[in-house]
Amino acid sequence: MENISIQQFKKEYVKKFEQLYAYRYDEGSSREHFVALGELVRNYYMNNWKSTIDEYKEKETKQVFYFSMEFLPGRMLKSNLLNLDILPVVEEGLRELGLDLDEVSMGEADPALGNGGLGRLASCFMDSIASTGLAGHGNGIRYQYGLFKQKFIDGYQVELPENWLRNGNVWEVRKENKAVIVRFGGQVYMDTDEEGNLYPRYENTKNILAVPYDVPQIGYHNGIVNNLRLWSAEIPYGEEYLFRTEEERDEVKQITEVLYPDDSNYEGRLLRLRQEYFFSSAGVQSIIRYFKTLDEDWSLLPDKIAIHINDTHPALVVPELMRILIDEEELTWDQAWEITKKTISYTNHTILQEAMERWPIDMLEHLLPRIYHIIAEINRRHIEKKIPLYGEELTYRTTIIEDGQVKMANLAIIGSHSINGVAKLHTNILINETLHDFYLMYPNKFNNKTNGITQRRWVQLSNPGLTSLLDDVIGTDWKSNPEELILLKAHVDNSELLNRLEAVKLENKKRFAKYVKDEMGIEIDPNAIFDVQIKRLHAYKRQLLNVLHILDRYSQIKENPDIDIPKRVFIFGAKAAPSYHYAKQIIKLINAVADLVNNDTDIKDLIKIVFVENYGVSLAELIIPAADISEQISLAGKEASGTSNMKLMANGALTMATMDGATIEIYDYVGKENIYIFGLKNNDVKKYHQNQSYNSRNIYEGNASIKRVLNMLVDGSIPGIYHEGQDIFNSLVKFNDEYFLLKDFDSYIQAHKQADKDYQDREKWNRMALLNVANSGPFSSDYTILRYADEIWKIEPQVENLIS
Ligand code: 26Q
Repeated sequence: MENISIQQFKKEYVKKFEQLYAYRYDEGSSREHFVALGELVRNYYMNNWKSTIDEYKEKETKQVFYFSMEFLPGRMLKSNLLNLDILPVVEEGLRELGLDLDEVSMGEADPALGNGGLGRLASCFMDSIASTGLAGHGNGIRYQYGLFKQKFIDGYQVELPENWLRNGNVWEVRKENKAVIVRFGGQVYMDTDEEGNLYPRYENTKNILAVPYDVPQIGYHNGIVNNLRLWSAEIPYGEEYLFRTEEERDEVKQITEVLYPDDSNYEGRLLRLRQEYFFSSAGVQSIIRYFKTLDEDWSLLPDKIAIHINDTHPALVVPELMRILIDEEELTWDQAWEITKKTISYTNHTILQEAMERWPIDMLEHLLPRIYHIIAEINRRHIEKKIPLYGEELTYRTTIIEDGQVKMANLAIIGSHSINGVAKLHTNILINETLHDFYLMYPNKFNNKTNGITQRRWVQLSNPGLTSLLDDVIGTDWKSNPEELILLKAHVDNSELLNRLEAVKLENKKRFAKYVKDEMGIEIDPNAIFDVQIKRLHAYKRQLLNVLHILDRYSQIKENPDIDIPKRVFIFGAKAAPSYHYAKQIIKLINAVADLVNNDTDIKDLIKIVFVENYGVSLAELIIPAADISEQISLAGKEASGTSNMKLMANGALTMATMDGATIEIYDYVGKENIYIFGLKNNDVKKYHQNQSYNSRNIYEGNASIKRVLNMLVDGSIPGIYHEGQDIFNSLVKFNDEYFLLKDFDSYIQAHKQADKDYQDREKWNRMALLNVANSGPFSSDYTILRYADEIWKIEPQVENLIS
């Protein structure tokens, strides 16, 4: 975008506002200002959007399509301004008009079109693909309702609908002319045409119109604007008569109505399967339509297109691409199969068995008869081909169809050329344990791509104080090449700088403390240690271990009111899946403990607990810059990667962690002096499982502090919890503590003691914080995405960039 002066911007802005609303701009609300500014900003990128897409087509640039059921972009206004290089001009222009960009920005809805890590990763990737100059686009669902809004009522989680589109969406462009038809149900017969060729004849299908809404993905200072295409389900024009009953019309509307709120537990719902096929089919159809305009041979499809699937949710792209190539484009099975495998690649995000997608055959066959035929044929050929090579036993362990179910991970591995895990440990577990049979068959398909985050949103936008400190000390190159952050290391003994880092953190803590005071009425001391755990609520992530630590600390203060420890504020943000009963009980427990501790005058503010309502991207932007301690305390081997660990580190928080996911890689970079590691390692956990030697009741009986803390759950010490306390107690003592909290308790407490001590030595703490920032560069999603591009997608940046 060519440079715009502040004067020019102000003129254009006032004109835009008054044309939109027919009253003076200084009478507008922040939402109105957001809309006016958004509409103006559109004008600034529209040309580049068009020219980017035109150029890809003209040059026949190979393009990647990232298929994801979830995207969590966060508010886009400031990010778009930053990437367009007009943030300072707009900020100053608005100021001169008496407006505040941060307030205007609050007028934008935060699109919660995802659950957590997987969805946010997709959005960091979209930013990095555009910013590294890669030709790549997103493909997903335009849910009318995002992830539920969380309220606490009497300490319990209550879910409310998130109607994020209520006031429209300035960034999206509805493209009716690019709509496609997606077919569901009916029957399909193989018939012969006049020339005697077999073809599938469909009867009684329900045809749904998929209408795309495109959202620009603007690259950082490089003129590139890629596309995020989100599909919405509608009744096809002129076919309203085929959807006569309310029920039939509802069925269409429901497909893209609401995001499924589970992030770790697979549920075989028909509607979910409809959603998955809907956006997979629509995406593949629109890619095929594009490819046909190139007028190239079908065998060149994998040279022009890469399709990446974010977990197995879009795995039906495998049979869908086969279907189109065979049924519509009349390729042979073998031709179609080679093309499909070469085009598609897959990322696995979990090893939890309960999260693996498996669809009942009946359901698939009924909803998508032709697709099911194709899957069955893929499997038949797979088994037939592999038995002579690997024997029956191994081959049958890799079957796609078993026990009346279709295993989507197996389909995704067999139907693609690449499968990757999201951190070194995770990939190793896939290779050596979970997917070992597939590894023996296809060793070359397996690879690791450790996750990353975009420092543009997670440092530049959310932490302007740290950003200007960095600019002053190491220059601005880190913004386009985050590994330059390592230059900070040279300044680790500069105490003036360390004080400044501390001052930046203090400002961020004050900003968050103000939010907490205004929204929750809780006073917190910005000089306290801000100890943060922000992530979905799940037993394996062990928020409960954090609570046990708090209760232990609480008991010690009660016992010894003169104890010399620094103040702590424990900050939680977490949503539980609505059907996840145990997770909801933990939420109630945290809120009950917060009530108890926050109102106990004996505690004298040595502990405060803040459980923010409705944690999401926008709150993360406020909390992360204010964090001193980052809680990454999953049971080793369970957290595939984690990404809040990276965001917190980049903002100078010290990590309190088990050796799990990408946190191991953080440890490798910062070194053991600059991180708090505790607890069982993956191998320890494995041994306990193999020997079946874990006995949590013995620990409970033999450890006085554990006994004291656990008893508090059931003896009335915590008012307001009734059966929750007993159920949670039982999970730890009676049902043998599936996630080894009691085993890790002592070492966790010890690590926190060390952190208390270190925090009192301000210079030491600040040095550790600085070294965390300095070592966070390698976790930029720009590097991650360049590795995907180079090693999996085989595409190259289209513009010069500083990363070589
Ligand atoms: C599947 C079927 C039916 C309904 C819901 C789902 C479903 C939806 C979302 C299953 C899983 C998810 C999300 C998983 C997820 O967010 N995983 C996280 O991915 C991050 C990015 O790779 C990792 O950092 C985290 O470790 C991992 O937990």
